[in-house]
Amino acid sequence: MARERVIMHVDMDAFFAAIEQRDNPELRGRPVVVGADPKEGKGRGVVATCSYEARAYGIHSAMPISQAWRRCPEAAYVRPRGDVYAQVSRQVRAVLEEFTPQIEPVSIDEAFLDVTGTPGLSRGKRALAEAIARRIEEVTRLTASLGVAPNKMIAKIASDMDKPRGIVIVEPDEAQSFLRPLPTAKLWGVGEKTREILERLGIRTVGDLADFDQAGLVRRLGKHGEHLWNLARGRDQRPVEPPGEAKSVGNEHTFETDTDDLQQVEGTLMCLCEKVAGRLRAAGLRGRTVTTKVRFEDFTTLTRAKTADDMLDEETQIYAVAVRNLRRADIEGRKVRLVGVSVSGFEEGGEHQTSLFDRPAPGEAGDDEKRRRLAEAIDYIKGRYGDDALRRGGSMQGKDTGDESDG
Ligand code: TTP
Ligand code: MG
Repeated sequence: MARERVIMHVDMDAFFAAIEQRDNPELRGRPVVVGADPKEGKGRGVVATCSYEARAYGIHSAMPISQAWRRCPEAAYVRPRGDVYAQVSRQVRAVLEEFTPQIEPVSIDEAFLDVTGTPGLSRGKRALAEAIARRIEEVTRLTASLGVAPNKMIAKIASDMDKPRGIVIVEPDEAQSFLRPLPTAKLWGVGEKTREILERLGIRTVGDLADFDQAGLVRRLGKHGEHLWNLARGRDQRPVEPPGEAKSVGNEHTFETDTDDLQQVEGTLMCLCEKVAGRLRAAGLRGRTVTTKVRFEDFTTLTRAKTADDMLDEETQIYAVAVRNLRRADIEGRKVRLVGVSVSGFEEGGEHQTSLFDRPAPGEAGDDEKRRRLAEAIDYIKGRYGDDALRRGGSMQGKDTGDESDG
């Protein structure tokens, strides 16, 4: 049997709002809303996040700022300070690195850690989680919540169970009892649409899903059904992937106003493919997998991936796959907020070597040299397009992910 993995998910509490409260004592203990200017209720834009005091009024991330104002005009409304948050995010990252190099950052305030076999584990999972939370607080004067579990999905659900300052540990033999009572929407890959399909089948909880006949589920939901059934049984083998391991080059666009105009969405997708192709070529990269991402007005996000037979670096090739993905995403009649495309599955080794990975002529670049060139290319992309330009392949996975490859 494979060794039990110990996966941790670390997520900072009310991240932007907690930083504002830390830096301005007048805001402590008060409802604080970070986001757009409310303009006395006439403001446009949304809430980025809010303090736990503000959550008591029903305010939450992505809510229109005007609505937040109606719920709690007396809250402190603060504009975001992105550079400060990014700096704190780096500090948190550095703390996590004291414990393990196996870190997969997921967003500005959360990361997965694979702490299997790390020395810190010798005193137990809780002791290690507490040590990490304590160090984060020492260094940043901010609190975090942690989930510890045998896989990423359960760790992520666990970190959210007892916020703020929560440490929730799910032992492997508790995974089933932990998951079973949860609503299916807690599973990765269950967005609103899938949730409705499941509900029509009488499946409300993760336990209902785990008990459902697997073949029946596959008939109705295809490969996605099989995937969900496995998740419901607590099976999630995805590794913690430190950046630099699974890379992709991607671009996305948020529409000024949400749109249900298919032509506009596809036209934008074409422009994005041109950008991505340009960047791939600039970096001498070619990839096989094209992922298309769509976010709807309600913020549910869908990704569709397809692996092509050939290595791609041209816009027309990439677009051909990307638009097929889009059509599979079944967006008709829904308002789209954001569309994105990324290419991953870069060639390494094998017969398809070119450019960066070219086998060097005798006496030329060796493995180290190749790695250095790749790093340079990545730096170049980052320098030119920002850190977001290069993201791990997995970071494009949103809710309702329906990845498949049939290339
Ligand atoms: P979250 O971890 O989702 O939220 P949070 O840290 O504010 O609160 P919680 O204690 O529940 O974890 O997101 C991290 C930060 O990302 C958040 O502080 C602000 C930003 N953010 C947005 O700007 N817009 C959004 O829609 C969300 C969800 C987050
Ligand atoms: Mg958080």
